[in-house]
Amino acid sequence: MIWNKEMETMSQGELRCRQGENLVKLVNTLYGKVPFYRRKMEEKGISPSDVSSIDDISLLPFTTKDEMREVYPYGLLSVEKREIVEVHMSSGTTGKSVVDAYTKNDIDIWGEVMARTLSMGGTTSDDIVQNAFGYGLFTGGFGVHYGAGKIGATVLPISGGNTKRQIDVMLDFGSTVITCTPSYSLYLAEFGKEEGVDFSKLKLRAGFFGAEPWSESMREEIESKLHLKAFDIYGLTEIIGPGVAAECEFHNGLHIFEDHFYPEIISQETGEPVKEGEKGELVITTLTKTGTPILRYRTRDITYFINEKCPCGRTLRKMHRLLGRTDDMLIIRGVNIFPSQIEQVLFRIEGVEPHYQLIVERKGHLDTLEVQVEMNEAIFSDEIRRLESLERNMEKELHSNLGIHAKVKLVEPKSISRSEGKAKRIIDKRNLR
Ligand code: DLL
Repeated sequence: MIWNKEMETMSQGELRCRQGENLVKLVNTLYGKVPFYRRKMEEKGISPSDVSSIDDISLLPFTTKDEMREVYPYGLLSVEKREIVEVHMSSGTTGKSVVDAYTKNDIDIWGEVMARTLSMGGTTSDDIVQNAFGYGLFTGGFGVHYGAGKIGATVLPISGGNTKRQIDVMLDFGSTVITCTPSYSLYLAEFGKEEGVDFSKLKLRAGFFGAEPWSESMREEIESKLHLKAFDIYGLTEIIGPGVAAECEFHNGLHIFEDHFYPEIISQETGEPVKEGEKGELVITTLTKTGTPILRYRTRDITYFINEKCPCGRTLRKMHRLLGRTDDMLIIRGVNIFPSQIEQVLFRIEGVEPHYQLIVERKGHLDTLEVQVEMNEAIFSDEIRRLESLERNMEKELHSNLGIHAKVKLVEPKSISRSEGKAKRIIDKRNLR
């Protein structure tokens, strides 16, 4: 179902025209009201009169996460503080957080793009949305809340965690839609199964998952364990939260809501646009936000544009599901590896569970990678010799798929800690001092 037919099926020509008009407005506002951007434009020798269409975007400066942290908390505000009605922040494990300050207009936009997102999986006012994304400074909970509210669905704002209660609520209220991180959805499935829940008998129909990397194989696991259709949803605090891009029912890339968020894909090294269809770093400009609008934000997320007509009828450009981040890319003895590639290999193997951790260490001058993956109950009781042979097989598979040698260690069922939010997949001991 298409929430906003006019905007989601507009011709690319018309869209580019609108994007251009909004970019011109944005650049004038930033130049006039945000000293941080005025200085950056002056450093590049640019003034608002140099920008007249969306193609001029490449003249403008980038914004990085570090810069956003430096001006914490209010340095990017482009309106009076009294116009801000809500603030969210990213958790950030190091340094200061990045801040998104929303005006009333921005909250409306957020509701709109999240209504589009949830409609892609067929959500209507008849649905009961169990929102297990965290409510708080994190954007997941409120983003889904505003979108579901706009559609008129019933929201259960249960937030993350308290897994027993999640299962009870799902049974008692007949939730038809679930929203959470993909790793938490698998934990819910596992927990529910132990409690004797038969998910095929529940009313769950669709799930919207995001906020962390996942893969096609993980989608299959989730769909078969929870008996629903799983949709990938993408977003980030710096831009708005969830609601930047989402999958339609064809599950072949995420439509970017480019009337609000203008996407570019650049080479991470040169900062220049990559060739059509090549992968690179996603850069986003907020075209319509008014609280803390951002120019050419370097997301560090890696993807590529899928330039094909989508059978769903939307004309909004699509990007491939994220391939990784420029900063979680592991470089093991010169080979670039994304955790998602390892995940793809592991999940094809019989007897292992979708819970794993990657441990990177440096021994002497050499990096080593250990993949710890949980075995299921069925093979746990097997002879040690059989388990060892399974480990060697997985090592062979990883070697032939990725070209690196990794040590695989099968660990006991349930020994890898579960997360209610984003899963921690990588333990990089090379950073320890
Ligand atoms: O995670 C916003 C969000 C909430 C998205 C709920 C989707 C659902 P941050 O905490 O600022 O915001 O983290 C943003 O998470 O740059 C990506 O690296 C990663 N990420 C978000 N969605 C996906 C996804 C929220 N679908 C960072 N696939 C982003 C892979 C994702 N990674």
